[in-house]
Amino acid sequence: MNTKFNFSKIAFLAFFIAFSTALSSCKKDSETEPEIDPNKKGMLEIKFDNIVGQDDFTLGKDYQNAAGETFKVDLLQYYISNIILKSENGSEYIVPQEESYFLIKEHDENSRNIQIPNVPEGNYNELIFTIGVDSLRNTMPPAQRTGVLDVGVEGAGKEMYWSWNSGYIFFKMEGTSTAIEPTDTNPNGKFRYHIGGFGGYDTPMFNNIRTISISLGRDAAKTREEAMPSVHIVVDILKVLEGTTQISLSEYPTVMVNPFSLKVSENYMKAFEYHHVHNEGHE
Ligand SMILES: [Cu+2]
Repeated sequence: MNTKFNFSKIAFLAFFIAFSTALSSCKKDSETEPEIDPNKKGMLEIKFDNIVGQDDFTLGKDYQNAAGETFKVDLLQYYISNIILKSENGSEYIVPQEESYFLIKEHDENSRNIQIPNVPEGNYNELIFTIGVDSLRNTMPPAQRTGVLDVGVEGAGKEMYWSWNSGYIFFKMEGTSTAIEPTDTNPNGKFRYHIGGFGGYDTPMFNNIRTISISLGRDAAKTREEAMPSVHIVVDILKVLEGTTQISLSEYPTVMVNPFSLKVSENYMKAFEYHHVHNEGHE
């Protein structure tokens, strides 16, 4: 009886030691991360995920806004520019301006994943960027507005530019709503939100350039030479109509070059939110 008791006691002790060793080695593993060498460079990906409330956003699908209006979106695209990455230790990586313009298009999945090269290794926990195009670029000669800014290219600047000297459209959302009373000029109840305005040349114009900062909280995007983290940002389309000011589509079916657009850009600033980060690739 006595030896049996001792044996089980020893067995328990052995089990306990094995178990706690397993625990501590596991903990050690997850705490180990590749060291940072600021002389080495890697990449950082930012994914823009358009959503509606808690759901994935789909073009052509019926949604309801806070005003109780049913609407669907057929086109959604916006510029993201002038990206700055801030690291945990306070250092900043400013993406070279020439390479810092992106047009996020709901209908083009590739456009929704921005990959930034030549990022010094670091743990980045804050992203700063502009929704739209800075005023300086707006006023540059066409030769300096290439790629997604090229106003001659369809799917790029062509449908995102006001040719009458008003500059780029920063954010474009079009669709239809059953709440919009059909008229002779608008038989299908279309709504068009073309938001832009960089402050103007000589005559002052309203300014819809919006720069936001997105914190990753306790998370960090760990850029290493051999590891590209992916930061997911969700963009809640409902917030475009209610981020700060509740907007009724039937009351405002068209918002373009108009001071009311300030309300819309103030709203969509609230649409961008950090969601999560992948540091070990996508599952
Ligand atoms: Cu993800």
